[in-house]
Amino acid sequence: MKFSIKRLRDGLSKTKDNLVGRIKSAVSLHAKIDDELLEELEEILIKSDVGIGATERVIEELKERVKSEKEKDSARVVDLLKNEISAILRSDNHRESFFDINLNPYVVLVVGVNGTGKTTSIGKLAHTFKQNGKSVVIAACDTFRAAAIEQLEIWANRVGCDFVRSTPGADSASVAFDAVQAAKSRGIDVVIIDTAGRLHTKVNLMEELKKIKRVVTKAEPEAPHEILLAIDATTGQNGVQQVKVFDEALGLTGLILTKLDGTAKGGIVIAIADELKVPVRFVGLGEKIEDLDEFSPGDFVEELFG
Ligand SMILES: Nc1nc2c(ncn2[C@@H]2O[C@H](COP(=O)(O)OP(=O)(O)OP(=O)(O)O)[C@@H](O)[C@H]2O)c(=O)[nH]1
Ligand SMILES: [Mg+2]
Repeated sequence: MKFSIKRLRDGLSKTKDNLVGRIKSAVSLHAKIDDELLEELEEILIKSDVGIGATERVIEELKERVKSEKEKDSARVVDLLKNEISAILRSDNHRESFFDINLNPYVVLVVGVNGTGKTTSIGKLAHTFKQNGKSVVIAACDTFRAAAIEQLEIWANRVGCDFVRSTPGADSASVAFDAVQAAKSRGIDVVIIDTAGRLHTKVNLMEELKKIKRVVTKAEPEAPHEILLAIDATTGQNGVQQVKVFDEALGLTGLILTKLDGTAKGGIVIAIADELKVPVRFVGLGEKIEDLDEFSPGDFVEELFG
């Protein structure tokens, strides 16, 4: 699957200005790597949501280089930072392509707190699967709002894929079960399940999601094959916290980091790779159907520093 580098470039432009642009201007004001420059760099990294742990590591590594290699000249700082950030992102166990699957049906459950971009990302994912020659059914398991079902149906029509729904207020797990059954009987390749971000009843969201997961496994023993959490890049460390909570409850296989185009703090990608075991699989780069990229650490670093 080929993704558009231009889209990634455009989507990262705010982060690039805020992070790499500011690093370059700080470096240009200091001929030597001294404490003052290191402090400025630290502040820039923190303010771009790189996270305290990753920032400290990067700065320590820079100090080591200065000591051991007698690297005093600030001209190499940008390259050194790029290498350190690459090293953190490479620890992210990214697979070649999400879309190279040959299991039928392949079941993807998408979860996340309200407004993070689950439904939009599902539309984009369904579109990409279709582009890869896979047939798709999407399941409206956010049954708690009529508008949620309609919003997903609009995406299904736009994509041109199958759609399984029930009436508002219906049991969400049984919608998921029906969708997996429908995929099996119609020979559909991929099932993508949309879920609620907030319930309008006293039911606990995590319990509801666990029930969907259990019922899906009942319909297809190996499923769900993927449980993706949508987190909003503009919410920074809050998103990191959400990963911990959802991973504990459900066992996540990956993240969709949405709205990267809308933030100057895309350094959150680095904090996630540093602090969490769950890899970023996709980044959302806009509101349109094609505005989704399969995350590649290499492309990310190149576009940021390029
Ligand atoms: N700029 C930008 N906007 C996005 C992106 N992804 C989603 N959005 C917008 O974010 C808003 C919320 O998206 P939804 O897909 O409805 O989020 P949700 O998680 O399904 O929300 P609930 O169903 O209410 O829990 C919408 O206005 C989307 O257009 C993205 O990658 N970039
Ligand atoms: Mg939704």
